[in-house]
Amino acid sequence: MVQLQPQFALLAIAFCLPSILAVDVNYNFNIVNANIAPDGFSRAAVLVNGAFPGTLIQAQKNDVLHITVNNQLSNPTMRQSTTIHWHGLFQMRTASEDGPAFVTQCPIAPGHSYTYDIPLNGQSGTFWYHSHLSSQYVDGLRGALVVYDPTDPHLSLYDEDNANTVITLADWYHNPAPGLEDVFLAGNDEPIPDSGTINGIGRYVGGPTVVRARINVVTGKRYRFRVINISAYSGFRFSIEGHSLTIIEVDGINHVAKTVDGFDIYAAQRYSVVLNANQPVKNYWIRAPMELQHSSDNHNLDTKNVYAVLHYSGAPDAEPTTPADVGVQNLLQEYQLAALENPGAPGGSAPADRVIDLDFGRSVINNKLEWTINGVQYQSPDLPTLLNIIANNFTVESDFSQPEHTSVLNFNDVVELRIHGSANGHIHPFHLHGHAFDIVQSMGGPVNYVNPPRRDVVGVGGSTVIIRFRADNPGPWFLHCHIDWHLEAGLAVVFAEAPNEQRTGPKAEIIKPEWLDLCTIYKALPPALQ
Ligand SMILES: [Cu+2]
Repeated sequence: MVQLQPQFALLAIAFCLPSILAVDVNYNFNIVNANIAPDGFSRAAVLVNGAFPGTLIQAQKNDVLHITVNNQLSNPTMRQSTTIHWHGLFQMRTASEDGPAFVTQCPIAPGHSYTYDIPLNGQSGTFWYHSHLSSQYVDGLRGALVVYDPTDPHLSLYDEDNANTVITLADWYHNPAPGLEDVFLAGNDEPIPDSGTINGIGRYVGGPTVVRARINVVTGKRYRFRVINISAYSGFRFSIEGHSLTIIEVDGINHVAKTVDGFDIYAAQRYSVVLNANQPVKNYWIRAPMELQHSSDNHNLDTKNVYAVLHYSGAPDAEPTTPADVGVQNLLQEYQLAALENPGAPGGSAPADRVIDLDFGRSVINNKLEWTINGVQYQSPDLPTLLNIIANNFTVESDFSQPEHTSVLNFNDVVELRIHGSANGHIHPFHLHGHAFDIVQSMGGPVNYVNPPRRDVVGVGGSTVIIRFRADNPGPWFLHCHIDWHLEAGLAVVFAEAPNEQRTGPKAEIIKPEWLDLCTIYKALPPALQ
């Protein structure tokens, strides 16, 4: 055996370090009720550390996140238990940390804490987090999560990428979500937000002239803006006056660089774009008009009045003097995107191992609104699906009750979902937990198995959208519309992926005693505290 010289051995270790060194990154989330006024209207909210959006999480791709959630909620007009979903993280072997209530965990009771332990396993990109209990995130529990990659293949395209280049877009409501939800579920239109916000700042009709959010740039630098739609309902059409945007990442997946003037971004989607600050020194409009059905139901809302300011260093401390409301010329079409690494849908153009048709629609029966998939309105089970798989040996579809609408997937199968139905005028952002998927057919696009876009939220309107993924990540994964009101009305299914492989073998679930305790504590709560 060849003996390495000591200096070469050291070099070899140093070379390997970036890919193997797991650093523990700790965050403390106090979930509190506090009054805030993102658009000038003060209301009680459900907040992470008192802020909206909540504390920004930043980590490197091989880190292990430890996020301690201390539930200090006490306001009876909003949900007092909580869970948090870390949107886009694959959670390999840690489905228990994924967050959706009654799919992977019981909620965290008020007065209790739970630490989410999440190894990132090399995953990087732009993510976010939000409550996944009922419609609680509407009340404020949402924020950005960024995982940096020191070996990012697009690293040479930008100079700045930090907390100041994260741009969140969010709808905002003046009233607590539970009351809005009750009215909606009685057969009415979706609750309409009162304002749209950029980085937590917005304006409503008749409200105060809140100083707009500002993004500072310096001439000659290139910025990686991480644009995140943390809305409960609304999409946005995002653009920046006088600048093109080069898309390099979509929902945590690197894509072939694609330059556009703007893009539509639906609830829960993310885009990283590079902006070159190469224009004359002044202020420019950042525009994000909202796109949502029935917006005229709420006269507080001006869908166009969602602006921030791109401020060049040296420009006056003021809003731009140019017209604000200008349309986008070269708008992104999703099907034009191509995944950068390992392009191609799983299984290529060969038939998938499993094809599932998902036909969704809306109905109102006896003043009760339902959104259904294949005629079934999803309803949460009493015990989390994950607990039933791990502790009660649930393995085949008949183990699950009908309203749980749970399909079992075989380990490593290529799964093709064909999503279609009656969109009812909406574009429904369908999100799959535990995976990114290839979009074999995007809304209005051609079929493409060779180099399609890959992401974890896809908009579905009136036409059939086809997505594919490989069932290589055991776990019960939620697939649902990310219009939170539609999810609450039942627009969801669960895929119980590889139950046997989740119980035993190299991809088996890591079970934490404190995760098991969550259900014992929660089930003992009076209904008002659940
Ligand atoms: Cu929907």
